[in-house]
Amino acid sequence: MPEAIDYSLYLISDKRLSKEKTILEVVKKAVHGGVTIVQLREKSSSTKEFILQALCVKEFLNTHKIPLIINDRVDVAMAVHANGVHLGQNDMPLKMARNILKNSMILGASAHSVREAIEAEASGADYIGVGPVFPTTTKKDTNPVCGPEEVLSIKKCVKIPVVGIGGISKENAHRVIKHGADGIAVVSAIVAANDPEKEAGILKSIIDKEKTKLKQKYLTG
Ligand code: TZP
Ligand code: MG
Repeated sequence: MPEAIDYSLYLISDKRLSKEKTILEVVKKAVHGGVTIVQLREKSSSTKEFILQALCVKEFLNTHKIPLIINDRVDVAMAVHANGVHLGQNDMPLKMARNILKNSMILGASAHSVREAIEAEASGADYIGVGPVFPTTTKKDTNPVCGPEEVLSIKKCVKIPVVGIGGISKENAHRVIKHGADGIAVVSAIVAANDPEKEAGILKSIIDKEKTKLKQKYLTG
C-alpha cells in the first residue's frame, strides 16, 4: 500500500487548454500554488510523446515530492516509474492492473455510483474519482452530472479517499469538500487559467479552510 497521499488539490493536465504554456510550465506554476498531486492525461499524444512528457514532469515533481499519476496507460506509468495510474470504467480492469502493478503503485479509479465505487475498492483501488460533480466542457463523453451529494453517498460506503471531479472551480470547490471529498480534481480551473499559480493558491486555501471548518465541527460535535 503506498504511503499516505495528499489528494487535496489534484491537477489533471490537458495540453489543449494550456494555451501558449507547456504542460511542464503549468505543472510548475500549479505546484508552486499548492497542487498536491498531478495526473498526466494526454489523450492525443503518441506513446513516445506521452513518455517523454511524463519523464520531464516527473523529474520536476520528484524534487517537490509530489506524486505523478498517469491516466489510462498502465504501460506508460510503469515505463516512467510514475507513482500511479488512473483508470476509468472502460480501461484495463482494476484487478488486472493491480495484479500487474503489485502494491507498489497507486491505483485510482473513476466511479459514477456507489456500486461502482464499492466494486473499485474491492478490486484494489487506492482512491476513487467521482464525477462529473458539476457540468464540464473539458470531457465530452462523461456520465450525467452527479452533484456533490453523490460524493457524500460514495464517501459513506468506502474507506479509501474520494476525490470530486468535473466543473469544479473556486466558486463551488467548498461544496465538494463539505460533502466529504478528500480532495478536488481540476483541469480547466488551473490549466486554462492565465495565472495557474494564483488559481491553485486560491483553490488550495478554499480546500484547507473548508477542511478546517469540518474538523472543528467534528470536534465540537
Ligand atoms: N473526468 C470526469 S469530468 C473530467 C474528467 C477527466 C474533466 C474535468 O475537467 P474540468 O475542466 O475540471 O471540468
Ligand atoms: Mg480512462
